[in-house]
Amino acid sequence: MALDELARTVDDASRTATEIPQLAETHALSVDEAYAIQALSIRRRLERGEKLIGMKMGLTSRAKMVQMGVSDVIWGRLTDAMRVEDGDSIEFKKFVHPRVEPEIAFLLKKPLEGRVTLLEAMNAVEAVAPAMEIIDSRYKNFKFSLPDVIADNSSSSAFVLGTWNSPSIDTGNLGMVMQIGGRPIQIGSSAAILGHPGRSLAAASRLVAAAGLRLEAGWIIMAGGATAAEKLLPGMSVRLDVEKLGRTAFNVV
Ligand code: OOG
Ligand code: MG
Repeated sequence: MALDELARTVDDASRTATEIPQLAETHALSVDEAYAIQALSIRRRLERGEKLIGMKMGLTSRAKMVQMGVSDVIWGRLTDAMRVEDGDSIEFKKFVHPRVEPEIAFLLKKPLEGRVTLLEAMNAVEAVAPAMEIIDSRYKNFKFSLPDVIADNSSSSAFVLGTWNSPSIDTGNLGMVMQIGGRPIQIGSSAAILGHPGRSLAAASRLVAAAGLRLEAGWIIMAGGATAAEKLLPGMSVRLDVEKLGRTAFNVV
């Protein structure tokens, strides 16, 4: 089957919130082919009028690698349609089986291209914010191989950001508390993200270069979940507090 047809399969699944079997069950896909499928599926979203506004890193913490059984750092693309306003509600029916995870987001003021150091990466940052990612694998039972999850845009489905803070705040080891219904449900530190979320930003620059891309000024980069993800259900109110950075929240209806 052509990669374009598999891109349509994952895009349709995401657009209609319908679960699909893993592609790897019927197709032997390489990681490069999986990223090609991801690019083609995002092209379909851009053709529908969405705009590319950044990148997300995935499986950058041990907690996430252990939870998903995949131990490679992955990346995906973010579009404007995925952004949820701080404090807003998401509609459960628009997702297959959504989960939420606490993250840190970076806003870039300068492009980043290829291999960069942590310091170079942080020098390109305009602002940092507390963030939550709502991930939603389109695969049955939220189970996938490495190529499957990459083809499915690394489970991207939505994200919410708190207010932007000065990049002079060191994000290397900030306490993070995610609450559901007022109860702390995941507690961690930004240090869980590759030792420092800035390393995730540097890794994003290096990894997207393999696809001929660079991180652009004005883009948002999500560094990856600091803890395991939590299942979402209608009626839940979710809030993340990050030390020094503030809070962000959303509801599920
Ligand atoms: C893959 C995406 C992982 C993260 O922050 O680690 C991710 C998944 O767990 O479905 O977004
Ligand atoms: Mg994530």
